[in-house]
Amino acid sequence: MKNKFLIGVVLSLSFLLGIQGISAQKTREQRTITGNYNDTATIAPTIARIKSLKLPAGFSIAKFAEIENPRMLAAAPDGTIYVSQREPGTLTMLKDTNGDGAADVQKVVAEKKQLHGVYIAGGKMYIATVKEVFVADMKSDGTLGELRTIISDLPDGGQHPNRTLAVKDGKLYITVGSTCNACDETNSELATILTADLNGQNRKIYASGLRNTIGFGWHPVSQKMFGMDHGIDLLGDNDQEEELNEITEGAKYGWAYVYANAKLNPHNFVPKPLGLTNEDWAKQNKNPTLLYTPHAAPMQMAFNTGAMFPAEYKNDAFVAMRGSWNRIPPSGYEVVRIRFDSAGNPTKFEPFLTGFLVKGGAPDGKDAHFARVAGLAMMRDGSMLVTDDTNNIIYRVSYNSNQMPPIMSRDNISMMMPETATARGQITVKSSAFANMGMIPDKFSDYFQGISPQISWAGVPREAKSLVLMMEDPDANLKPVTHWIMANISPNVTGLPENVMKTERYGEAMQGANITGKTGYYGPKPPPADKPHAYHFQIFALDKKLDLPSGFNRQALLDAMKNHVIAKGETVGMYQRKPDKREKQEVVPPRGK
Ligand SMILES: [Ca+2]
Ligand SMILES: [Ca+2]
Repeated sequence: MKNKFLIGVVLSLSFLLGIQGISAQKTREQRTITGNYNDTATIAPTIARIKSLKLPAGFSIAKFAEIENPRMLAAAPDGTIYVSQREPGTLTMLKDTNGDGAADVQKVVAEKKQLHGVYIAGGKMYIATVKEVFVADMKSDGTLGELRTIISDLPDGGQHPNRTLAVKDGKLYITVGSTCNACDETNSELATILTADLNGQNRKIYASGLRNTIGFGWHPVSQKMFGMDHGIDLLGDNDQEEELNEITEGAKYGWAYVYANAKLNPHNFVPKPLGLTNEDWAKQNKNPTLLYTPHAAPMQMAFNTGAMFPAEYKNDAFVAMRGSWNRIPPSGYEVVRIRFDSAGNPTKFEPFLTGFLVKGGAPDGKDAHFARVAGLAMMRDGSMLVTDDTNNIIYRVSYNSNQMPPIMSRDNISMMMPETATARGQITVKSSAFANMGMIPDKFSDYFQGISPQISWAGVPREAKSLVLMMEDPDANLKPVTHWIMANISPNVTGLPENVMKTERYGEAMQGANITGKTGYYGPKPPPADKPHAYHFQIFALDKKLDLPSGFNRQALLDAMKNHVIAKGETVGMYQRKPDKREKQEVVPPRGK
């Protein structure tokens, strides 16, 4: 929908007579700002679309992992990757154990409501939710020790519940966005970056007037701190530009009254109690170092210190721009590079990874996107990871790599993949809960109880040594979504009862990670407006038992099954979210950045 919205603005010109706080004369005029509501449509991240992405020469992109709502990233010194998932509120560990550029282990290591910011320092994991900061020791297998609360009283989130954090020189830095677009905040910790000791004590405001700085960091050479601040909405298509600020202790950065290079916000005047004119306020505030296209929505930022990218990229920064919802034409939906000079000062923005935005790409001709990028981190090998929190993919950008990770060609249910093509026998699969191609009852959906249905099978060849179960949905934007994987089921077993526990071990069998990152069954959860999705319950007979790590994912399972499948079969259940059902409260992901 492209709707113009008109905002009536009262412009006030105040003249102060030298006495603080007394306004002698005021004139007001009416001005109208034209904005555009222009949210782009989400389309599927097909292999063809991923291959159409644009990068500088020599770079390539592939899928690293498929996981629900991936947000911020942190890379551990041993190469393990951690991703926060604000909905459902988890921190998941990802590992590429065979070095093929795709994660084969994904395991939930922490759960906290609205978990968002993550940072690793000194062998410890720091985690931020909206109001809390936690710390945990990191174990050698990548899992975490007990989460200890070090801060529990950050301000409420409001419009920007996306805290991020970092550690530098023994101090914790926590960003706290504003609760609103532009307003007078009553809590002085809002719209700031805070610092505290590593135990959460001695908290104070480090910098203020920052509307919503999510991505920040220190230049590896100059050690200067830089952050990307989200500009004010509703000032039209060409304001406010996104800001790259050099963050210094005690500095003010303008919000909510002054933006970009000392422009005055026509919606918000400096409140009278401050006794200042807008011009006075502008003088007290620090201007940005660089400006970027309005509404692009800067998210996580990382400096490139690795050895993989060409030398000219060394010590430059990259920022994920999640993309606009209120601009014609749309902006963002890309990763940008920030060039720095040899002294460590930023010189300009330039495009790096583009093409997620498809002009006229929706079925109705609207502009569309197949990713909204959020998290960004550099891996130990120097490659880059970028999260798409909307189509549930983590991408990996590498340089001079000829290898296309196998996950790129796994855009189909496992029955149809080359990895299972060696099957000669036919297994008959059925469920007592639904007929083949019939509707799956509500209790098996994640909108309801989310328990697994009874499944049974026949026709397993006598020479089979183990069985694999895979439940997949090819009707989602991500094709297919992994709902349930189980390996090393005894070949003598002929079925599973209703409500299989979501544990890693199930008798002799092992359960792996589903799309949420968690272990075991994940019930159908198609978007409410969608046509019925088909859920394929597939059983494979193998000529061996598989050697799989704890937390194995679909990628790892398909790699291990290759050339060992001797029979296969499936039953398909359908499920549709009926809009009038409200038995279980639905969690709607916030639109917020
Ligand atoms: Ca791998
Ligand atoms: Ca500013």
